[in-house]
Amino acid sequence: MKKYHSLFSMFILVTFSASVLAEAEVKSYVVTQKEKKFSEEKLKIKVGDSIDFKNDDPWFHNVFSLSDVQNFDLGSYPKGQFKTVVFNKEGKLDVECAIHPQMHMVVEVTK
Ligand SMILES: [Cu+2]
Repeated sequence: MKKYHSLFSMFILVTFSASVLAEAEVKSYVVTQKEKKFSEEKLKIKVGDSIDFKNDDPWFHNVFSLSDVQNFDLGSYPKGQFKTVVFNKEGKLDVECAIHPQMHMVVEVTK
């Protein structure tokens, strides 16, 4: 009975470790928009990672990319709000704001 119990504990431990490792492989980043700038000019991430684009300015910002790798348009949103993009393909993306054409950043997604 004791042996059975320790095997069961080990199974739980292994299952738990595996799920923690799997979670650690995919990262979540935060890029803020402040004073009409993205907080990162260039961000290198891995396939499967995500970025929360957060507006930290008192006015609206938009976030979009016309990149062939992955194009998206998060629309416009006010201070304090964020929207998340999961990057599923390898490549370089230009990310911009439709309201402020000078705002630009590059996301580089690698395997
Ligand atoms: Cu903007």
